Amino acid sequence: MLDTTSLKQYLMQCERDGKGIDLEFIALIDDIAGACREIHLGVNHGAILGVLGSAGSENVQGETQKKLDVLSNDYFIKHCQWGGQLAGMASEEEDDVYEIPAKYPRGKYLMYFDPLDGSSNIDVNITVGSIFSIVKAPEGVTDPKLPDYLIKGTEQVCGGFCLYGPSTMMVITIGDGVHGFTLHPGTGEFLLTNPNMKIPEDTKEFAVNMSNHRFWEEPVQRYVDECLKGTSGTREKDFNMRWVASMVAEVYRILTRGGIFMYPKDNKDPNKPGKLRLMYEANPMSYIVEQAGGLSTTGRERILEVQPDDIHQRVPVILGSKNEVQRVIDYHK
Ligand code: AHM
Ligand code: MG
Repeated sequence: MLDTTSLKQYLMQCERDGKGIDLEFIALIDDIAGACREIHLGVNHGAILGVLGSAGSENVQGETQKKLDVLSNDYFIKHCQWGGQLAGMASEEEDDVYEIPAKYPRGKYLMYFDPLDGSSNIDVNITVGSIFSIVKAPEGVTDPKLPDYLIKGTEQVCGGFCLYGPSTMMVITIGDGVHGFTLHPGTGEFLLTNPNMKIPEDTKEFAVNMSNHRFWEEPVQRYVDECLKGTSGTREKDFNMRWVASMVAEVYRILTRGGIFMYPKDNKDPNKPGKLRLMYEANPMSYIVEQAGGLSTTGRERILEVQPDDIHQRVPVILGSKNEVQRVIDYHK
C-alpha cells in the first residue's frame, strides 16, 4: 500500500518534531511546489502549448535562453515573491539578485534557484529539472544586496530539486535525510514515495562528458582512464557510463542506484573554473548527496565549504558514491 504522506504533511511533522523548520518555511516550500507544478505542465504539454524553442535572448552567462527557461523563471518568481517568507531571490536567469516588490511583505529566507536545469534537453524531450537552495538571510537584513547572498552551502536550511521525467518528482533535504515525493498527476499533490534515499558507497557507473577529456586535469583523466580499462586495468572491474546532460537526472539516478557524476575543472576556457554554478546547482545538490551518505567535492575542497564571491560563480563538481568520490579526492592530493 502506497504511503500517502504528502510533502506538506511530511514538513508539518518535521516542524512538530522540532527538526529546525518553521511554518514560514513550510509555506515557502508549498509555493515552490506550486511553481514546479506549473513548470511540469509546461514541460509536459511542450509543443502543444508552443513553449519549445529559443526565447531569442541570452542570460548573464551568455547562454541562449529557451522559452521554457524564461517561463519557469517567471513561475518561480510569481509563486514565491508574494508570501512574505523571502527577503530576496537569486536565479540563474536573472543577471542581478531579485528584489521582492515593495507591495509584498519580506521574510527571513533567501532562495537561490535554477528554474529549468538541463534546458538544452527540452527540445529533444529528455528529462529536465528545477533546483533550489534556501538559507536564512543575515540577521536583521530585510533588503538584501549582493554581499548578503554570499553564504556558504553549509548554512543551507534546505536543498531540493524537482525532476520532470517520466514522472515528476520533488526531492528535498532539510538536514534530516533525503526524501522523494512523486507528483500525483490527478490531485497535484507531491506524495512521499521514496523516503530516506541512500547512495550506495560503491559503484560501477560514472557520468561525465567524455568529449572534454583532453581539457581535464590529470587526476580526473587518471580516474576515468582507469574506469575505461575495466577488468584489464588496476580497478579490476568493468564500469558502465551514462551522460544525460541534465544534472537533476544524473543526481536522481545516483540517489537511486549509486554512481559518480563529474563536471570537473577543465582548461577549455581559463575564465571558467567549471561549468556548474555554486549557489543554485552545486550547493543544493551537494547538500542532498551528503545527506544521502555520498560525498561532493571540487576535487580539492568540500563544495559546501566553498566561500562564494558571486551568485553566478562556477565550480568544478564531483559527487556521488562515497568510495569513488574519495578516490578522486585522493588522486588530487
Ligand atoms: P544549464 O543550467 O545551462 O542547463 O547547464 C547545466 C547542465 C547540467 O544539468 C548538466 O550536467 C550540464 O549542463 C551538461 O553540460 P554539457 O552539455 O556540457 O554536457
Ligand atoms: Mg542550470
